[in-house]
Amino acid sequence: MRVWLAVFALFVAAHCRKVFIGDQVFRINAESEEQIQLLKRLEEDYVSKLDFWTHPVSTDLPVDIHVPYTSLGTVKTFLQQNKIPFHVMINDLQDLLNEEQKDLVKNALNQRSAKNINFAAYHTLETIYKWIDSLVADHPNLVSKLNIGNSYENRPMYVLKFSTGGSKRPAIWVDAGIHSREWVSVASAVWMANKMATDFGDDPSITSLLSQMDVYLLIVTNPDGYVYTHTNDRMWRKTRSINPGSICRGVDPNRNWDAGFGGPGASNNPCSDSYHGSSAHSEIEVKNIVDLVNSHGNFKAFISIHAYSQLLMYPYGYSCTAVSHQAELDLVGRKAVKALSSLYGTSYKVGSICKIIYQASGGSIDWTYNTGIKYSFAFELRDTGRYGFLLPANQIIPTASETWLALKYIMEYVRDHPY
Ligand code: BHK
Ligand code: ZN
Repeated sequence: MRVWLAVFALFVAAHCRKVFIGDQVFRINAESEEQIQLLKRLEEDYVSKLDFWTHPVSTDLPVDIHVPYTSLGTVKTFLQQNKIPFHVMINDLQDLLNEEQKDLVKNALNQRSAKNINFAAYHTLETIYKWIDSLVADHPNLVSKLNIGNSYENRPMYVLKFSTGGSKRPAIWVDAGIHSREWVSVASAVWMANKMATDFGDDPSITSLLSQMDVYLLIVTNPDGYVYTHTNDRMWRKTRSINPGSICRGVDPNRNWDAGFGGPGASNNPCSDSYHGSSAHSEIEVKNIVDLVNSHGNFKAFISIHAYSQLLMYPYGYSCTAVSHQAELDLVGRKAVKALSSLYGTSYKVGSICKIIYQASGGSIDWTYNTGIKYSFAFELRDTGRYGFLLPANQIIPTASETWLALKYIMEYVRDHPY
């Protein structure tokens, strides 16, 4: 019995990358193109063992890898033999997870109703969905809830629509949580939904915006993945769909859009975290958004919120050639991060996806830009890697508040530059 359990545990450890006691996160600072190539090989060869939180691209971007306890020696030796500088960024990943878990439980006990949701805490999908209903109930003349379709595992996808009337007004789209482990994007979206609802009527900027435009906010874009990060694997990124012929589940929903689909910066390996899927829009979560955007037909901005790295990006990811509105998008982006940093001094980089992180095909904002939504942006929220995806809950409100200033700048700009 024990033996079989051990064999089973080994099998699981070899085929998935859940967190175990003693797992660490290494920060690697490659010093040459040759070292970058070595790291790329490492990523390809250990696709189902090592979890690359950031990817080898250039010598000015550090690479963060979640290394399982059982591979610590191998990876260390590999780096040392190739003289690649690195240090341990997170000493015991499981420890951080335990801290986060304690917070979650404590908070669940303190929360007596959807109304007194704690904005300074992370929440389950169930809690967020209950709170959505209470927000709609509290602001019936401004906020409504649309079900744009269900996820692969049949969970509803709820979009909050902020509108003061009119039919098919020009609109702004904001989504969070397309990658399920990026919890702070979801928590920030909750805070921002509340902010927008409560500031309407008080804050002249939001009031005037909503007198001319509608705002659509999808708080949990990947609900199946989000639930899975709470119940099974905190580091899950993809959807949860079954890949026929593979033991690995899930597609990267940010490689699944019909924009350079299947090109560089996406994987054809179903076990990879950047697997593009069997065809463009194969993921129902992506298809539901595509259908809504197409049928609406009047989105003027599309903003997708990720974490981490502190970046504000515009298209393209699938190509490094500049888009035709590059100069304008860059200017808007730089003004937006200026507003963001005015609050706590948090510094952000601005640029095209391809230029400031890596070539990545099949991303959402490339598709929206190519369908004619000029103001297409993607945020990577805090931090720059100290905690990575496990950003402590006491940074949620500061993160959301500063991001709100950038988002507000972009929304006002879009309102004032009709096209
Ligand atoms: C964002 C938007 C479009 C294309 C790529 C990205 C970067 C994003 C990704 O899809 O790989 C990085 C990431 O998840 C961490 O948030
Ligand atoms: Zn992401």
